[in-house]
Formats: sequence, structure tokens, C-alpha cells
Amino acid sequence: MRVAFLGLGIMGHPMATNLAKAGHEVTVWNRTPGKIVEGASIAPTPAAAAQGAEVVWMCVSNTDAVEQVLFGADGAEASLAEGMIIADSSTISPAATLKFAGRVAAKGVAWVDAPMTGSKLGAQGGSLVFMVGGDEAQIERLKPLFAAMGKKIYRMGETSKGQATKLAMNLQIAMIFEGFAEALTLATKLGVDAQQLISLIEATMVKSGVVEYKAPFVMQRDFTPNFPLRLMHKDIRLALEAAKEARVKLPGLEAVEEIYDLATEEGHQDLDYAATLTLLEKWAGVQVKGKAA
Ligand code: NA7
Repeated sequence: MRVAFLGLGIMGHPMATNLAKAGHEVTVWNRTPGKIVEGASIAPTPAAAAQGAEVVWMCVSNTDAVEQVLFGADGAEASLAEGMIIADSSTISPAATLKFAGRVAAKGVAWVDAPMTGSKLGAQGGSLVFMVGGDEAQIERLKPLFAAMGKKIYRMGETSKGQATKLAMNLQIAMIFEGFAEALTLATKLGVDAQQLISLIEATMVKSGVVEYKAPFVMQRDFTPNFPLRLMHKDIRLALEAAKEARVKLPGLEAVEEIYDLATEEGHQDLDYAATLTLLEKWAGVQVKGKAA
């Protein structure tokens, strides 16, 4: 398929690479120029990338970035034509998604929100899991593209339900990691070996995909971003905003948000969200490490 891919960050770059590798005709655009994707052409603006495309696929930071890329100066909107599909893998506000989808629907363009989970390794390995909102027939048309980038697609309902689901998923990731980080900090302070604790976690019902993914990074104290803290912070805020609009109380997530506020004040926003651990360590006066470390 002819795809315009907009946004070549940690996730977008490997996704676009996998689309090109699978033989799709990919044109990429990134706000900061200079990024190349093997097998893809480069366009100077979103409008130029979208010209003649069947699908415009976005993977940019946040709601404002999506608005900018589509409707700002040189935005993709100028090149939209009847029958095209916009697929959005950015994590953004479900309410804004509906607003944007309404605006492009006037041009006969469908909107499929397609946020994903799987982090940098999943994007590189083409094993992302997509949670998707949109019309079934349009999602069907996108199947070859999903197949090139991911291993599973879950249709969660109509447009915006993919975004709503993503917020519910990242809420859990943030809270599960925070539980793990607090457990590691307390155990270390009380004299328990962290690596031993992790082995026990893995052998019991406490185990989780989040812990399995993050434990090796934490034990190596590698906080380079797989999923940057600033983006998890954004998702926590989006979830709290959506909860407020829907009159839902999320007291646990509100407490976790404070940790992210403080981590940001400490300048950790560009590290992985696992760096929230370092705040707990600082307050406790310990550093989590295994005997071997
Ligand atoms: P990154 O690595 O921070 O990449 C973000 C991308 O979004 C990158 O290409 C940015 O371009 C682009 N961006 C950011 N703001 C804008 C604006 N205003 N206009 C155009 N492009 C913009 O994030 P990830 O790849 O990890 O994640 C992307 C999304 O998936 C995000 O919503 C996550 O929550 C899930 P730059 O290179 O900085 O010029």
C-alpha cells in the first residue's frame, strides 16, 4: 500500500522501517529533518508526504502534535482525498480524536485510532500489539500494514475507543511499575537482596509482564528511554483528564502522578519511566542492586 508515515521517534522509526521492509511504498516525514528510513522516500512536509497516499499513519508525541501535523501549516489535511484512511498510533486524547475524525470525515476520510503497546523492542521486532478504534471495513483494509508492524490487533470499538483503551492500559503499566519500584525500595532498605526478590516475584502470582520487561533494565541501572518518562506522564494526565470528564475517580493514579511531577522537577523526563525508582531510592537513602551488582 502507499503509506505516508509521519513521526520518526523511538516508536515511529522502527514501525516505518518494518512497513518498508514488508514491501509497502512508504514516504516518511519527521519534524526535525535528517532521519532516514531504509527503503522509504522522504518528504519535506506532512502535506507532501500525504499526497497520493492511501493511508496516512501518524506516530507523534501528543494531541497538539497530531493537530499540528494534520491541520497546521503544511499539514496533511491539504492532501487528504476521499477514500483515504488516517491511522493514528500516537497516544492522544480520545475526545480530541473524535473532534479530528469529524473534521476529516467531511472530506470522506476515515479515522482509525491505533495506539500500541510493546515498547521500543516490540516496535523493532514487529511484535507490537495494537488496540484499535474505527470502522471494521477500514480496519480490514489496514490489515497488511498492521501485520508488518505487529503481532496482534484488538478492535475495541468505534473511533476513539483505541485511545480510551490505551489510557486504561498505561494506567496499569504505571501503577504496576510503581508497585514494583516501591517493593524493591522497601525490600532493599530492610536488607533483602533485590535480585532474590525478583526471582521470587517471577515464581509467584506477583509476576507480571511489566516486571519481566523492566527488571533487567532496573538491575543494570539502565534508564535510557524505552518509553520516556515524559510520555508516560502525558498518558497519566490524559487518563486523569478523561476520568474527570467521565466523572470517574482514580485516587491511585493521582498519587502516581505526583511521583511523575517530582521526577520531572528533578529533570528525569527524558529518561525511561523506570527512573521514577530513583526518587524512591533518594527518599529512602538506598540504591536497589543485587548481590552480583
Ligand atoms: P518520541 O521518540 O518522543 O518521538 C516523538 C515524535 O513526535 C518525533 O518524531 C517528534 O519529532 C514528533 N513530534 C513531537 N512534537 C511534534 C510536533 N509538534 N509536530 C510534529 N511532530 C512532532 O516518542 P515515541 O516514538 O516513543 O512515541 C510516539 C507516540 O507513541 C507517543 O504518543 C507515545 O505516547 C506513543 P522530532 O523528531 O522531535 O522533531
